[in-house]
Order: sequence, then C-alpha cells, then structure tokens
Amino acid sequence: MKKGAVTFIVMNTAMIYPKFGENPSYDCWLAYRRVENPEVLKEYTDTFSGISVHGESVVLETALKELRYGLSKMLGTVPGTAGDGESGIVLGLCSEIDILSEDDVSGIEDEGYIIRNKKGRVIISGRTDKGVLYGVFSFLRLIQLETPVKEMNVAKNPANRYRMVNQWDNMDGTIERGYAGKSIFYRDNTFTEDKQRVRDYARLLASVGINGIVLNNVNVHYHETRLITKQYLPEVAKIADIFREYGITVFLSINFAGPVELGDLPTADPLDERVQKWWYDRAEEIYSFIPDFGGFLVKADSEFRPGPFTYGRNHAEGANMLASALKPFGGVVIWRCFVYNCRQDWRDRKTDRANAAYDNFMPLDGQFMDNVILQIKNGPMDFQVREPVLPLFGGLKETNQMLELQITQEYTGQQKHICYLVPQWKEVLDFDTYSEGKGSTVKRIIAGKLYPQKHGGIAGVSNIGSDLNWTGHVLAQANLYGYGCLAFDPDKSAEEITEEWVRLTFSSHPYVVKTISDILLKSWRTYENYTSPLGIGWMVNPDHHYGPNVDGYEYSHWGTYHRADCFGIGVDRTVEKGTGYAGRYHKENADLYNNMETCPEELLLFFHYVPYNYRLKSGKTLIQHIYDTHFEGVEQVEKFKEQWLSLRNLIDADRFEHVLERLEIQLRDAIEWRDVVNSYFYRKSGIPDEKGRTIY
Ligand code: GCW
Repeated sequence: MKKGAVTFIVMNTAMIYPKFGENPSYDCWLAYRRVENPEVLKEYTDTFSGISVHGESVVLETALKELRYGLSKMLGTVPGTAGDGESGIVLGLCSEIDILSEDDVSGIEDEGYIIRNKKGRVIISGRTDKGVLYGVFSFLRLIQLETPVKEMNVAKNPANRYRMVNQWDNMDGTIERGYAGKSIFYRDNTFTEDKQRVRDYARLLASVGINGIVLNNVNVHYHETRLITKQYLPEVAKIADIFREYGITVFLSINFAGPVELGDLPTADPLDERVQKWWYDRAEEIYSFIPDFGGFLVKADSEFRPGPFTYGRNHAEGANMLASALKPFGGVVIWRCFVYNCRQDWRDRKTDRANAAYDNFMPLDGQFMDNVILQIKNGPMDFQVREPVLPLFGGLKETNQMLELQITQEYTGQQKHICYLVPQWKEVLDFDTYSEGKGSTVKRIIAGKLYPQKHGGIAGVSNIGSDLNWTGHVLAQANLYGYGCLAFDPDKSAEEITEEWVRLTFSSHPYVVKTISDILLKSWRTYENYTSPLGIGWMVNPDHHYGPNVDGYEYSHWGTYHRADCFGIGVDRTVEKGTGYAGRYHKENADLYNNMETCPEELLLFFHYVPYNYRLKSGKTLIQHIYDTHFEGVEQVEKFKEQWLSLRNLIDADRFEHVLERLEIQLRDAIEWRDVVNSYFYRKSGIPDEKGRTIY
C-alpha cells in the first residue's frame, strides 16, 4: 500500500471477548478498569477521538481490535475511525505512515515499536505488524496507569529474538508440574472444543510480548508422538491459526524415537538415511498444514526419554539430523541440555549431576547447525529455590543458546505459596559469566550481544491451566506477567514490573500497590527461609515435590544429595577435594565459588561441605543460621497474612478471600517445613538453639 494510505478495518465490536471483562480473576492484568481521574479521562477522550489504520494484516487487525476493546472499557466510549490529518490515534506500519520521519523510527528493529506524540496525534507504530501489536498493548498499559498524553513517548525493541513459553501439557488433559487445573488445549487425547480459552491465552501472552509457544510436554508420550502426523495436524493447524492472530509461532515437542514408535522404521539412528528421510517427510507434511511452523523442542537421553546415545551418536549428530529436515522450511530445533544420569549410586561422591549438562555439551560447542538452539536451564540441577547459574552460559561461544526458566512453581510452593520469581530471574539474567571479561552477563549472551548467535532467547515453562484464574493462585499471575516483561526487556527492574502488575491487576491505590508489591518482592526470600538453606536444594517429598522431607532424595538414584551428617552439611564441589564443579566457571567465578571464605553465602552449601559450628559473615554459626531463618520464614508468612488482611475492602472480595485461603495453607505448611528441618538438624547435630525456642 502507498505510504500514507489509510485502510479502515471493519469489525464486529459486539462481544469480542465474551469471557474477558466478566471476572477480575480471569482478566489478569488486562482488566481495563475505567480511568478514574476525571481530568485525565477528559484529556484521553478529547485526544483519542478516532483511529486511523495504516497497513493490512491479520495481526494488525488484532492490534486494532485490542485497541478498540481496551479504550472502550477504560474510556467508556469506542473511538470511531479518523481520516488522515485528523486528530486521534494513528496506528500501523511505519512504512505506511507519512507523518513519521526516519528519525522517529531510527533504531527500531523488527519487533520493536514506538509510541509518539506528534502534531496533536498519538502514533503507535512498528516496522512489522507484531511491533504494532506490542505497541498497542504498551499504549493500553499507559492508559491504565493514567499517563498524561504528553508523556506518551516510548521506543522499545525486544531484547530477545525468541520469547517463548513451553507448555508441559499432555493430551490426556493433565499437565506435568501443573498447579492450575487441566490443560486448556487437550482433553481425553483429543483437542478441546473451547478455542476461546486458547484465544484468550494467546492474548495474555501477546500482551507481554511472547512470540512463541511449544504446545506439548517435553516428555512426549504415545498420543503426543502422533501430533506430527495427519491424525492430529489439522487440529494443530487450528491452534496455530489462533496464535498467529497474536503474532505467536507454534512449535511441538517431538519424540526422538518417532520413526520406531510409529512403526515405520526399525531404527531412529540419526545417521541412518532412512531416518533422515523420515524426518524430512514429517517436516514437509507439517509445513503443508502450518506454513509458518516454528520447529521442534527436544528432550533426548534424559529421564528415560530416547535419544542419540542409544545409537552411539552424540547430541550434535542427533540435533543436526532434525535441523537438516527443518531447514528447507525455515524451522529450528530447540535442543534441551537437561541431560544427566538419573540412575546414580548415592554412595558415589565423585559423580555430580551438577556437572552433567556442562560435560555433555561443552565438547560439542561449534558442532551444531545454525538452526539448532540449545535450551539451557538456569541452574545445573533443576529449578531449585536457589542455584548458581549453569556454566554452559559463558562456556559455549559458538552455539545458539536459550535460557530456560520455570514459571510453574514445581519446587517453589506449587502455586499454593506466594513465591514471586522475578527477583530470582533478574539475578540469573544479570549474572556475569566473565567469558569475555567483566560485563559478560547471561542476558547479553542469550540476546546475541556477546557472541554472534543466529538464534537465541528465553523460554519459560508455563504456569497456566484451566482454573478460572489461570494460575491457581491469583498472585502467581505476576510470575507469568513478570516473565514476559523480562523476556522483552531484561533491564526492567523487579520493582517497576511489580508495581505495574499490581496497578494493572488490582488498583492504583497507593496502599494496595505498596502492600502487594512488598509481599511479592519479599516472597522468594521468605520461601527460601523456611525451606532448604543456603543453596542446598531438594529436601522435598519425592515425586510430587511438595512439603518437607529432608532425606527424601538422600539415598535415591536421582543425583541430588545434601550429605548431612552429625558434623555438618553440604556438597563439596571444589576443584581440589570435591566434584570439581566449581572449576567449570571462568576464573573470576571459579575462584569465588571454590573458596569457602569467598563463596556467596546463599550458595555456600551448594559448593562446600560446612561444619555446623562454622561462623558466617553475620557472626552466627551455620546451625544457628538454619534455625533463625526457619523461624523468620514463618514469621514473614504471618506478616504477609496480616498485611493481606489489611486489604479487606480495598480490593474485590473474591480475590481477597482466595488469597487469604492460600495464605492460610502457606502458613500451615511453612510451620511444617520449619519444624521438620529444624528438628532434623537439631537431632543430627545435637546443638540446641541459642534462643531456646521449641525444636522437636
Ligand atoms: O524437574 C524435572 C521435573 C520433570 C520434568 C523435567 C524436565 C518435564 O520434575 O517433571 O519433565 O524436570 O525438565 O524435563
């Protein structure tokens, strides 16, 4: 279309979103409450009288729909269409808007956007339709936050190319490590009828800038193995159509043994030509249904999943075989590094699960095709409340990389406890690997700023399900929101994200904002206080991972031990005497971690075996620290409850009661954690609490 030309997209405004707008728990951060300040409201209604649209595409249509819906709710009127030159909102591709100069959009990349206040109009634009959509959601946030029109000047690019969520949904309707009901995608080994729920999810994700989704669990079972066949592809295509409206690309997790399990071949050996052809044929078929299909996510040779090891091949050979099949169609292979021996002998103190990902993948650096991305968990173990950053970050220099975080709270309270993970993720993203000297942070590596990655980014294991409030615990919505914000902009501060979320989700009442933000920002540390101390992790009930069980994994084959005895606790991971894990980092971090005196205390027991009477920097002994933090943790939850009670009448009764109920569960279970852990260490060490509190 010619620059400056205007298209009006005709839409049916009646009941665009039947579910959104009916229940604050369902709405999440898209509640779009009426603007309260009358002067601001007047400024808005005067300025945003009409919308002109420049460009045409499905995503632009979504952008316009979202804009009209949001404005109609917050301003109480639906803006009409505006002609060129009239006041109002100018929406569309920058190449199509003639009042935009090249200066206005300089520095704006593919999925970036601008909001510019110019010549009495507000322009929301980007180089692509996705950029425009993100601009619309950002603009609607500014309105909900009642930002004066003259301050509406934003220019933003997403830091990460891939900003993904991974669904651990199974086709039987269950969700592995899901704490918010059933799958919204599947039921009884078929796709759910209710596509509205899927569309609403797409909308939530796009509103925070997510651009990719993996539709099924990385553990690929019988039915999911068939998702890449004609049996299910028409249904997958329908889901892809919905996500496409919101600029989100669809991916599938695959079964490496697919050719065998589907009965087509006697082998899945990646170097066998029949296998290579089989995957090529599958890819061709998938792309005939979904032309913009994203690619495969693969969990191979991990926790009993099949992989290239079966055939004596390495992971580069496995990944490259799939990458070759997808390459002609533009797809990528996202290959997970969560590969370790889950049949370890607990008596063996030299083998260390923490070393596994590093040792398996470092030797392969530079051997992967350019459409393979390694997906690396934040820590070397498994999403514990505290872990060091996995040293593959900073180790790998010639391989595309992506960070994997867990939004679902498997080890962090299972959405019964408040555990807001944004502060943890910030630490991971800001971690300095020193791979190219100071400033070689994880966020720069995954964004491709340190090494020339073709593909890179971030993935989060989703925390949503069929519960009306999406995430089981209403406050866990903040984790999904915060994840999206950080995926787009890892420099945004935890405080800013939190305040914004509370204001969008609940209210801008200063006391509400202060109180809920305070609870959220302290909740990770609080959870850590009453659970496993100083980076040691685990101490949970096996399998379901909820509740205290100090020796739950101590004599098992999973490779996760705390090594407590009557003198001390911790895993010696030093270079000289231990498993050598500390030496996998670059010198600055290796030296720091390897020495008990310089090791950051929150990770002390991860790296060192420490006697109970060892004095920490606080002057307290280790054992006293364990006792104190566990008592403090419970006191903090009591305080959360008090703070929450003070919000009665300041927020809606439904969400007030819901969170209160969950806080009661959290308090009860925090007490259990405190007493089990303290009693365990008192009985092991025989050292009483200096303060004489009750330990059993
Ligand atoms: O943390 C473990 C979980 C498994 C999960 C696995 C993984 C999907 O307990 O449920 O499997 O990690 O990340 O593959």
